[in-house]
Amino acid sequence: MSASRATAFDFDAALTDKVRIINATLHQLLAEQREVPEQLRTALDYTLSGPGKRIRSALVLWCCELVAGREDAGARIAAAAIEMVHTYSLVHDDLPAMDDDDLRRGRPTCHKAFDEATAILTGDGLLTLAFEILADRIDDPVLAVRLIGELARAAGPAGMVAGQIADLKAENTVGTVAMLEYIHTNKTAKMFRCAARMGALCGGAQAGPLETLGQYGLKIGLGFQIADDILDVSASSEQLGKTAGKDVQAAKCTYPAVVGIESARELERRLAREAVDLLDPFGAGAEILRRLAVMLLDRNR
Ligand code: GRG
Repeated sequence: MSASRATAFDFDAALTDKVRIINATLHQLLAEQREVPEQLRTALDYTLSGPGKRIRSALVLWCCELVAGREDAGARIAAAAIEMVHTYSLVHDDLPAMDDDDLRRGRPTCHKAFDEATAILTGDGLLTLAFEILADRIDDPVLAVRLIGELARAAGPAGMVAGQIADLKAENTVGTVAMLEYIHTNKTAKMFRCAARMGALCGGAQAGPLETLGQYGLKIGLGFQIADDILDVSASSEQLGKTAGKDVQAAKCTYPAVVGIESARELERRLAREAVDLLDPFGAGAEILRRLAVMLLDRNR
């Protein structure tokens, strides 16, 4: 058994615990939205209850725990908010005008299960609800505004939306490493940095640890996207719960396409090592985050 496999059981149990908390929070928050029309509620419930890995939201809870010794109600709201924004991005990414996909989280995509207009509105609903819950449910107004700013910057036109438009523009072009770094940093890694920073802020982190945890998030986020690129060419649709081989089919700008699969794996390993090194000042309390960095290399979905 490899060293990373030896730690996998503990990690899985810890993640399962967080997934249970995140799912319960999402379910509760949606149930409390009494004035949502029935058809929209059904679509919101369908997308939010899909078996996502909940990595970004778990990262919020773990970073809060690391800084404050425990996670709290505010961190759970922040975790739910980032999960809502992430889920919106998947719903919109699957639309015919974007990646045009039929399968997500092992089930028909939102526009296939319902229709295109419902999927657009479901994404819109998730994106706005995320900010509503941060505004309404975080007790400390200064913290609420900081969390709203972090999430808006990561998901907005100089973050995930910028990455997505660059990704679409790069299809069928000869990609470069600089393009890849730009796309992956914006499309994916900034949301991981945001998750780490939101958790740290909920825990009351000072500027130094906040910055370090953000850098850790950025590195594992980039590694996560490289792993995603590799899985697209090496795993099956059943394993991934989404259509495999889509990147090649759409001639996407990916690490395996631009630098080859071995260099992509090496880069992924380097990012994980650098992320783990950043955690040195946090000592033993950061063990779960070290395991997360390793797990992202080993994941098979
Ligand atoms: C539509 C504005 C807009 C942005 C879309 C995030 C994104 C940008 C597109 C989704 C497709 C994609 C390949 C995104 C890269 C990030 C990524 C690997 C998403 C999948 O994240 P996982 O594996 O998904 O954490 P689960 O389903 O486990 O939550």
